[in-house]
Order: sequence, then C-alpha cells, then structure tokens
Amino acid sequence: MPLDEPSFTATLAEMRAMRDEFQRFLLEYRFGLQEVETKITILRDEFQLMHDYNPIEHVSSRVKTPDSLAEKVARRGIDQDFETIRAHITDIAGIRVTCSFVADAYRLFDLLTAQDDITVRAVKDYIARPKDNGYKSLHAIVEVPVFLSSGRVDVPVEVQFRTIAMDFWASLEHKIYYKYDRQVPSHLLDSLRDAADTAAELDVRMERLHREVHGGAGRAAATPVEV
Ligand code: 0O2
Repeated sequence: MPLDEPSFTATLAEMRAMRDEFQRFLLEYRFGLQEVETKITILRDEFQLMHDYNPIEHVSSRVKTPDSLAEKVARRGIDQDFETIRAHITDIAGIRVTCSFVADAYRLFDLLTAQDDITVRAVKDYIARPKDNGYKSLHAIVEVPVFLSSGRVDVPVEVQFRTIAMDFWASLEHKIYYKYDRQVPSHLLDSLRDAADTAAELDVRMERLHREVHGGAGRAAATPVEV
C-alpha cells in the first residue's frame, strides 16, 4: 500500500527528532568519557615523568551501542524514556584501565576517586571478591561534571581497573559466553574458573618479582560503595 504523503513526512520528522534526541543523549556520555580519559592520561604521564614508571598498560573506552543499551533496558525491565535510562543504566560510558599489577589498579582507583570534581556513586571490588565464574576487576561508577552551553551536567562513567592477566581472562570468557549464547557447557565453566585461579597466581608472582626488583607495597581492597 502506498504511503500517504503528509503522514509519511510527519513520521520521518518524528524519526529525525528521535534520532537527534538520542544522539544528544549519547553525546553527554561521550563528553564524560573524554573528561575521565583525560584524567587517566594525566595520571599516567605524570607517573612516567615523576616516578619513571608507567602503571598503565592500556586504556580503552566505549559508549554503549544502541543495541547493547536496548538489550540492557529490556533485561532490567525499566521504562524506556531517557530520564529512567539515565537514572538506572550507569555504564553507558565505560572506560577500562589495564594495569601491570594489582597494586597499580588500586593506586589508580585511589588517585582518580580522590579528585574533588569526581563523585563516587558505586564501587564493586571483584578483585577482593571475585564473581563465581572467576571474573576479577575493580569497578567504580563515578560522576564527572561536563560543562555544556546549557550548563553543567554530571555524567556517570563506569571505570574498570584490572590487570593484564584479568583482562586476558575476561576477554576470553566474554567470547565463550557469547559463542554459547550464555549457556556455556559446565566443563568449560570449570576450565574458566581454573584459568582464573592460574591468572590470579600469575598476578601474585609477577607483582612479587616486581617488588623484589623495585620495592613498594601492595594495597588490600577498595571500600565497597553501593547506592
Ligand atoms: P560490555 O560489553 O562491557 O558493555 P549487569 O550484569 O551489566 O546487568 P551491572 O551491575 O551493571 O549488571 O554489572 P557489573 O557487575 O558492574 O558489570 C558490568 C560490566 O563488567 C560488564 O559490562 C562487563 O564489561 C564487565 N563484567 C561483569 N561481569 C563480567 C563477567 O562475568 N565476565 C566478563 N567478561 N565481563 C564482566 P557489559 O554491559 O556486560 O558488557
């Protein structure tokens, strides 16, 4: 059936308006990400200059894709308006800081969260308390101010701190999880738990070796913050 001209134009205009609103919504998260990335870069460069040591192996960041955001909204069963999504989905902007050693992950967490324009909304310390599947990482939801022409917005950004070994494990586990469409066979789950123990052991041994050569002390765990 041919589309009637005026209603087609109206629908197109509505679609454009929705697209523009969605792009504006995501833009705030991109800016928040840039602010936190700059903070991490400054810490890394200053460390390199002052201590002749780089605690960061690599940094990656992403704004959640529309598909992944829609999947999470559906899984959480929340209303699909921007205000509800903004209030309930706190990892739309995400940055992952991969460090050489566990102590570096905690040190960077401490240095970032101590900055006075950063508000810590939640902390999940999966390094001190790994998930049942073996997943380890230190997660912080921080709010960073972004100054737009319309004023200040505080943007939540999820920052994940982990070691190279934890990152290696998590990226393989993530691939396996999706390959089996979340129904991973139990022998693979066992192997993954075993591999997580091996990765943790490697972290301890490498850090011990590093301290023997360079000195320095470790750090126990982050204080959990749940909101
Ligand atoms: P992506 O691809 O990184 O965007 P949720 O399970 O997401 O509803 P919550 O409280 O938001 O609940 O999650 P949590 O525990 O803070 O973890 C969020 C992110 O941590 C995930 O994002 C992953 O990046 C990572 N993560 C958490 N648990 C695991 C795990 O068991 N294995 C791996 N490989 N990564 C994990 P997304 O949105 O799932 O994915």
